[in-house]
Amino acid sequence: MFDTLTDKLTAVFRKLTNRGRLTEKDVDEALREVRMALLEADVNFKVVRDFIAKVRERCVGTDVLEGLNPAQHVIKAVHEQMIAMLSGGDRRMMAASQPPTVVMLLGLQGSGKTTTAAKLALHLKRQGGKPLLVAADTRRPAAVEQLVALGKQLDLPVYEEGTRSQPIAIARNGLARAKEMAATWVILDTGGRLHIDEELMQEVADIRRDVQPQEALLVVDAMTGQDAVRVAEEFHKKVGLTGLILTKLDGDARGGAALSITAVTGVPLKFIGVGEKADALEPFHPDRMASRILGMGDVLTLIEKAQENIDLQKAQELQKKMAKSSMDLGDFLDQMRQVRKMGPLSQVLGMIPGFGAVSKNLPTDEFGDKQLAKVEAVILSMTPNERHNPDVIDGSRRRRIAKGSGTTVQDVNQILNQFRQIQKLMKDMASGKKMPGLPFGRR
Ligand SMILES: Nc1nc2c(ncn2[C@@H]2O[C@H](COP(=O)(O)OP(=O)(O)OP(=O)(O)O)[C@@H](O)[C@H]2O)c(=O)[nH]1
Ligand SMILES: [Mg+2]
Repeated sequence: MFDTLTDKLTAVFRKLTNRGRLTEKDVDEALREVRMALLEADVNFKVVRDFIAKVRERCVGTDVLEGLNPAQHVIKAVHEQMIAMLSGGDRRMMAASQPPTVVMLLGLQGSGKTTTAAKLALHLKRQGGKPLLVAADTRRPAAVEQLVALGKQLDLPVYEEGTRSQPIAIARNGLARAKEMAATWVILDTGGRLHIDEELMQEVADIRRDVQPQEALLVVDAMTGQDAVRVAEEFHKKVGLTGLILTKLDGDARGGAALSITAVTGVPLKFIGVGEKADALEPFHPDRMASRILGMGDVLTLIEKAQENIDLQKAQELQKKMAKSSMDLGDFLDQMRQVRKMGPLSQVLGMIPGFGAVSKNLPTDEFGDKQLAKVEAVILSMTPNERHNPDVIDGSRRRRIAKGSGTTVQDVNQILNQFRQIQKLMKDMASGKKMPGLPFGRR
């Protein structure tokens, strides 16, 4: 996501950093390039105009802070203004004074409402909530089935009446059911249409008026670019929204929708969808998103993901081993499996500062995952002693391992070499010799 934009902005900043002293002309030129990059990323032109004007104000109007060189000063101004552009309204979920809190999802057909309903329910459950999904999309029988299937798969309760009843009746009965079972959240999936039309607006507005949800969240597809912004404006005018969820940000969207939607509508982005899987929903954080876009990595999201997926005790053990340089192939396998749980490799690496550029040069995720499966097979075909002392693996053992894992001797050689390199890197890092490079030099 935002790869092209990030590349362009990183290039602009690198050029600035290399300048040393900055003249006003240098800053103007840099801002012109930033402006172009944003427009090419399909950011709304008024939003861009306003953005550049404010960054210039920040650059000119404030003294260079101690400890920052002029280029860093400009980068900081861009970063802060980007956070401002992405912020607006209250991003927290509004809670009902008496549970359950009702969250209504609405949006055009195919924007991701049903998938997002399930993702959101899972997210709330992981936070200790007790959600009930309610299938109020009666346009197609398949819509109800889709939600029921997702509920079964994720072990989440679903309330449904097929497609016989009216959405409002289903919503009311769903709410009653939620109270009976002491659910704390009701997630209402509603029907969508291909285009905005009066009938859809009316239907959605009627449900909203009747059910009085604490949250009316519009689900919009980031891939539709500026259309997403127009859709949001329209829904907000006709139905009234409390927040936005932008889906498919994992796609090759140029990012313009994400960057302009709150600035144009004044409605806060509350969550972003970053994949098809049920856990690919993230609370939206303007500061993290800005850092990601500017190629500064997104360490906080990475840490959260790690906390959700990584066994802390194992991680600490490994850290000790790393410090003693005694990590073996078994630990390596463990670690690899844990990282894999965090999502596609390129997404995970993209969040580490300075690794944004590296992650794009990696093979595609599918290949990356295949590669990881191969590494796994090879390590599993080793004896515990071989895993612990890879140096004992001679030619004939390599052939045996290749055969046992369905790979070739070259594969085994390559994996052993890679492991040695990683081992060396860890040793260097543990002794403080080498750290992953930061994008803009020292900070
Ligand atoms: N890559 C990606 N795909 C997504 C994301 N969110 C949803 N999708 C996919 O988008 C498609 C449509 O999602 P649905 O949840 O069925 O959309 P909907 O808004 O309920 O559609 P209707 O019920 O037809 O109005 C599905 O194939 C989802 O897997 C996302 O964040 N990333
Ligand atoms: Mg649906």
